[in-house]
Amino acid sequence: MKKCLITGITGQDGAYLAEFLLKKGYQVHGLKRRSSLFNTDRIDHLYQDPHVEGRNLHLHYGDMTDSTNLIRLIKQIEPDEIYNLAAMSHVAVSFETPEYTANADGIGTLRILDAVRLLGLEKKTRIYQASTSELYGKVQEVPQSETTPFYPRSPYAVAKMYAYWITVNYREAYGMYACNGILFNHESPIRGETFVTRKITRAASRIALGLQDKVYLGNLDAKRDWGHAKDYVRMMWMILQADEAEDWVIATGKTTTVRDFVKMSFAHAGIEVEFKGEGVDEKGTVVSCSNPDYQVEIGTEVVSVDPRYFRPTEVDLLIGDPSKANNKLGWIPKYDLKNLVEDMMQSDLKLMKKDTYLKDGGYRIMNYFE
Ligand code: NDP
Ligand code: GDR
Repeated sequence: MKKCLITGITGQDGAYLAEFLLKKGYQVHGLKRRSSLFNTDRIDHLYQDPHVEGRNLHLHYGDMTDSTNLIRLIKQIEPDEIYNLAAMSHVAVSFETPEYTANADGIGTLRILDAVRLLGLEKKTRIYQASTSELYGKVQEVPQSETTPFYPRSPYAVAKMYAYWITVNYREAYGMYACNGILFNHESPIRGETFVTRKITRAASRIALGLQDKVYLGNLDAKRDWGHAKDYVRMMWMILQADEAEDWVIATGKTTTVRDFVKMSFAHAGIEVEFKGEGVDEKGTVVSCSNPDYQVEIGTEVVSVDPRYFRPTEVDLLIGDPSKANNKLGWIPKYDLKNLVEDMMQSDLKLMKKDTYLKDGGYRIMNYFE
C-alpha cells in the first residue's frame, strides 16, 4: 500500500485529493492545523474513527511554520508521495500578512524538501509542489506556458516564486523527484467563500432566494482561466506518476472576465443581469427573471463595485497553455466553465436553502460581505 502525506488536507484541493487517493488505495496522511473550531468540514465524509483498526485516513496536527513538527511527521510516516498544498492561499490577504505568507508558503516548502533530504528519503519520497499561475503576474506573453517568464504581483506570488525555485533547485542539486504543478485557477462547490467565483455563486443563490440584496465586487475586468478542482487534483497525482520529475502547466486554455462569470451564475437561476456604467460606478442590474421560483424584481441592482476589493497590484489576464500536460500525460479536463458554474450553482442553491428554513424559523442569518 502506497503512503502519502497531504499538507493542506482541509482545503479545497486537499479534500478532493484525499478522496481521490483513498479510492486509489493509498494510506492517506493529512496535516491539519489546530483551530478553536472544527476545521475539517470538507473531509468529514472521509473521516474514520481513530479507534478503529485498519483505517487508511490519518490526520496529524501540524503547521508549515514548524520545522520540527514536519520532520517528525515525515520520519514517522515515510511517505512515498508528499503533496504540498498547504498555504495562505488568498492573494488579497497576502498584502495584509506578507511576512506570514512568505513563511508558510515560501519557507514552508523548503522545510518539507529539507526534511525529506535530512531524513535520507530523497530517493523514496516524491514531492508535488502547489505552484500557481500567479507566478506569471504582469502579462509577458499569452497563453502562458512552462517557458513564460515570471513577474509576480503580490506577496503571495513572490512567496510561491521562492517555493517554485527551491523545488527546482532540490531536484537538480540532490536528484530528488520534486515537481511543480503550475495550476491556473480551479474552483468547485467547496471553494473558499472569499474567492471570487464562490463569492459570486453564493451571492447569486442568496439573491435568488431573497436572502441577500446585492453583492459588492472589485475588479470586474480581471480575466481568469477557470477549471474544476476535481480535474486538477487528478493531474497532481498524474504528475507524480510520470517517469521524469518535471514542471507542468495545468489550465483549460480559455479565459473569462469576472463580469461574465457573474452573468453565467445568475443565468443558471434564470436571472439575466446586465452591466452598465464605468469603473467604480458600474452596476449589474436584473433585466429579466424567467424562473417562477425566484421573486427578483426587474431593475434590482444586484452587483456594485467596491474599491476595497481592488488589489494594490493586480493580475489582469491569465490564460494557460496546457499542451504539455495534454500531450505527454494525456490529461484532458472533464469539466468546462459551463459545467463548473452549473456544479457550483446547483450546490449553493441547495446549501443556501437551509438559510431560508432558518430565517422562516426566526433565526438570524448572516450575510457575508467579505
Ligand atoms: P485552500 O485555501 O482551500 O486550502 C489551503 C490549505 O492550507 C488549508 O487546508 C489550510 O488549513 C492549509 N494551511 C494554510 N496555512 C497553513 C499553515 N501555516 N500550516 C498548515 N496548513 C496551512 O487552498 P486550495 O485548496 O485552493 O489550494 C491548494 C494549494 O494550491 C495552495 O497552496 C494554493 O496556494 C495552491 N493553488 C491553488 C489554486 C486554486 O485555484 N485553487 C491555483 C494554484 C495554486 P485551514 O483549513 O486550517 O485554513
Ligand atoms: P486569485 O483568485 O487572486 O486569482 O487567486 P480570486 O478568486 O481571489 O480573484 C480572481 C480575480 O477576481 C478579482 N475580483 C475579486 N476577487 C475576490 N477575491 N473578491 C472580490 O470581491 C473580487 N472582485 C473581483 C480579483 O481582483 C482577481 O483578479 C486564486 C487563489 O486560489 C490562489 O491561491 C491561486 O494561486 C490562484 O487563484 C491561481
